Amino acid sequence: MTRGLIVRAQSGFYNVQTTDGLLVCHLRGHLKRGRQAVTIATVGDWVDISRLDNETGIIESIEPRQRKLSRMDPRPRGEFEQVIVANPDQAVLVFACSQPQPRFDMLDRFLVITEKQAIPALIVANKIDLVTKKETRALFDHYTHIGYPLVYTSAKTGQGVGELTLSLKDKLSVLVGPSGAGKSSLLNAIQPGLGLAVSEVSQATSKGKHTTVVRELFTLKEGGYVADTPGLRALALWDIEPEELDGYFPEMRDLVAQCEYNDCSHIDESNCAIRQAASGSSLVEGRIHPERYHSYLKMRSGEE
Ligand SMILES: Nc1nc2c(ncn2[C@@H]2O[C@H](COP(=O)(O)OP(=O)(O)OP(=O)(O)O)[C@@H](O)[C@H]2O)c(=O)[nH]1
Ligand SMILES: [Mg+2]
Ligand SMILES: [Zn+2]
Repeated sequence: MTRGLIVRAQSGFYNVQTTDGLLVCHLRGHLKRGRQAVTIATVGDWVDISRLDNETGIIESIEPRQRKLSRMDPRPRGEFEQVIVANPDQAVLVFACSQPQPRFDMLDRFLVITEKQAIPALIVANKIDLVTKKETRALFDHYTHIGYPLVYTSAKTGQGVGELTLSLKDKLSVLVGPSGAGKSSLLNAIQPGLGLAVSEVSQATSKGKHTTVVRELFTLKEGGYVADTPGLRALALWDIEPEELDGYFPEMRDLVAQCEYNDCSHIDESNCAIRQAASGSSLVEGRIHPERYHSYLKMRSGEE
């Protein structure tokens, strides 16, 4: 039996990196039985394989995941947990300052997911060459006040790319974010040999064209792995109850105890410390960014 890491998964085929080479594998049949509603194996999973020849093998077993970055994938047959990447050391949330406009509701959903799944998050504000420094800061700076690490980058000019490269060293990172934010462009800037396909954001809709279609882990020259992923249109929460949401907003966590009701939903109750902090009508004034509170309300009401 040989141990390896799944570095690419597509239509039932898995590329597995082992100490002596890359093998194209498929899953042993019994692994699939009765498991339609879960991602059985994905990039970042460690597996045991039996070799068939120098290039192919069969995945016999999958090691339990230490962590996973997942989202809910609604399908006609029900809800499905889609594991984006298994065992990430960090999630890199890539958003453009412009073209496309940053979707903070999506960023906030990712942050809720990474808080719940205990995956360190790094925010990347890309395309800083398209906006002024002042505009960039107005868009993203409040995330640093909450405590999230943030890197400002331009894949075009190279600004911030060195800093991002350092943050990826010796870790298994996954880049996620909307289509067109520049995930593949940033990876090409970090490691020019990668040659990942990129394409322009549509002039008409200001949306990305979903250029990247498979999830794939790349080995970094400096050490570590990084996964490029296809841009997402929407991000539904997986396995998170409305009542637990306030626990996944670090700036809300400590204020919750000051609400009048201990089961406060922070929507319309009287004497709600969260609402006061978001509206700036008390001593806790300004401690919650109105846009973050808005994201909370959307998630709380189950709105997509
Ligand atoms: N001006 C500017 N354009 C950029 C920057 N980064 C990426 N782009 C452009 O943005 C477009 C989309 O870049 P991609 O790297 O394909 O975006 P992506 O996030 O990988 O998109 P998907 O694979 O569809 O999820 C391309 O035209 C890039 O050249 C940047 O920092 N500045
Ligand atoms: Mg891409
Ligand atoms: Zn409250």
